[in-house]
Amino acid sequence: MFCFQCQETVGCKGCTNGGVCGKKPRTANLQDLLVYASRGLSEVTTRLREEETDVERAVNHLVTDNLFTTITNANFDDEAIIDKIQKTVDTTKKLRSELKNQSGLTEAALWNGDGDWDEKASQVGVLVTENEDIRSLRELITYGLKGMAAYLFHAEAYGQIFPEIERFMQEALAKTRDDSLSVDDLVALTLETGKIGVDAMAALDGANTAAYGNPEITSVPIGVGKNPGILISGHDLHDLEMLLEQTQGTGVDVYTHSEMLPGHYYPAFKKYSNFVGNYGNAWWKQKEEFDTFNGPILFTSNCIVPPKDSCKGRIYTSGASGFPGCKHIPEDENGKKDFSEIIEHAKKCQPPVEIETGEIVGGFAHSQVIALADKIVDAVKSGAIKKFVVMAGCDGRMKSRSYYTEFAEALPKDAVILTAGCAKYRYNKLNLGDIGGIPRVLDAGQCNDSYSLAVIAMKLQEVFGLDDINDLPIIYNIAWYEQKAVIVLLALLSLGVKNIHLGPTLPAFLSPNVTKVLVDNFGIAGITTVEDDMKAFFA
Ligand code: SF4
Ligand code: SF3
Repeated sequence: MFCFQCQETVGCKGCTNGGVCGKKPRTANLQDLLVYASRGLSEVTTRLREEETDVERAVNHLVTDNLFTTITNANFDDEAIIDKIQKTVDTTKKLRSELKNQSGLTEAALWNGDGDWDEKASQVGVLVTENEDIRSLRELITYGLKGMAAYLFHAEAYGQIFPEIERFMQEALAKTRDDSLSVDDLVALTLETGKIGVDAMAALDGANTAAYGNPEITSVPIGVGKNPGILISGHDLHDLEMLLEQTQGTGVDVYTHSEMLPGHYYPAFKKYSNFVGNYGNAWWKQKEEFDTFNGPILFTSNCIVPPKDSCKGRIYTSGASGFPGCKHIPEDENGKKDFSEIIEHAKKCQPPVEIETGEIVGGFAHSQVIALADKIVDAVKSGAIKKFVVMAGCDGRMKSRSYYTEFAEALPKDAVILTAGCAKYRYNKLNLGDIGGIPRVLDAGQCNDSYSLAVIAMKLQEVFGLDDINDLPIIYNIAWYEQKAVIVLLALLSLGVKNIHLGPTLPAFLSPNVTKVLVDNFGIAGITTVEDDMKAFFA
């Protein structure tokens, strides 16, 4: 195996002997094979579209699901991955026969699933591309597409489809092994990926808010109630809705974990009296938190930490997520999921043990912030707010991430943090106060709600009559971990945002030359120490 797609990769180089995330070498190889098969299918669908043949919804969904399956910490289940490879190969074979022009297809598009899969898998990974700059750009694009696929998957859970985004994703994926593309072509494709990433985040924002209303200021309790509970994690709000519906009148409470916290901010979920609060912190603390939670846990996406054997029986997965030995709840032909087994399971469990008390405040997505625009603009004009600091992104287990807590604490009192994603758990319980009633940590929501932060920045640019978004008093100090953060980063670059600081370390998949392109054109930089960064940012 060779995997370097996330921030925690071994030695900031690559995992070769099992992942820090717990991914076994065989799983890593099978994921590579799934990406390979998806690329082959994408080449065929791209050609079909060129020949003006429509591509069915199920085929588009398959590619999206496959890419989502391979993001960090989403799916560790070899059997599930093997099924997806088989389905992909069968679909490619069928669609290939519909092509008018079948010449010049790559090996991936021609692969019929023959040969030994484990052997094949070890020959189709990242290192197949020898030139390190081409490899770097190909992987940067692929990881952006994986993040985009995750967002699109959730957006399409409501029945609406986004054919233009699907078309782009497949065309771009096919191009990641097109030897005729130069470094410049790939740089252009990287930016295009960011541009379509904005569309994917907007699609998800539109789908979520159409279904559940616009997030609004909300205090979310972090203590516990007296009933047994189900803990729901991940990013799929549609699953949250189904779980809340199905738990009504059962005596079972529902708690959010990690990236599901922003579920509380949506008006539509406030009517459920058993929707008690948020339990715990970011994904990487789940082992201990699941012990004390006592009840079953539903993962609707990443990030899964391989559970202890004693906890496995309480873990369920849905959507693209999976873990061997944990029950996967499938979706029926109408997109419905039956969570009754989890509810019955919860009834037999003890209520959660309280690990903290109090509440956290969030719900500052674009609509809520724009509703407060007058107040915010006045605060900026009067000098009460001097800077906004975007600290969105992911949290992770590395010790060095205490930087983000210390950075938040060290910020001048006239700076406001704009956040989204699970990065917020590093500082959202610090009690940083407010500025004239505006909290100093404005949480827009999940990582995909970084879209809201971009909308807010564009709104401020308009209100202040600025020509360039970079003239706003905003600093970007973003923490990344997995591939959704990659699409968020590419999306911000495509919107013209410059001077983003990315940490705790720069991606291992960026070669020195590709890093130079990002530094020269976009001012991308890493982080140093809190002290030095404070001096540099507030010079
Ligand atoms: Fe390593 Fe990250 Fe890949 Fe897991 S996802 S194998 S930790 S690089
Ligand atoms: Fe977190 Fe995985 Fe990225 Fe969605 S849950 S931000 S790390």
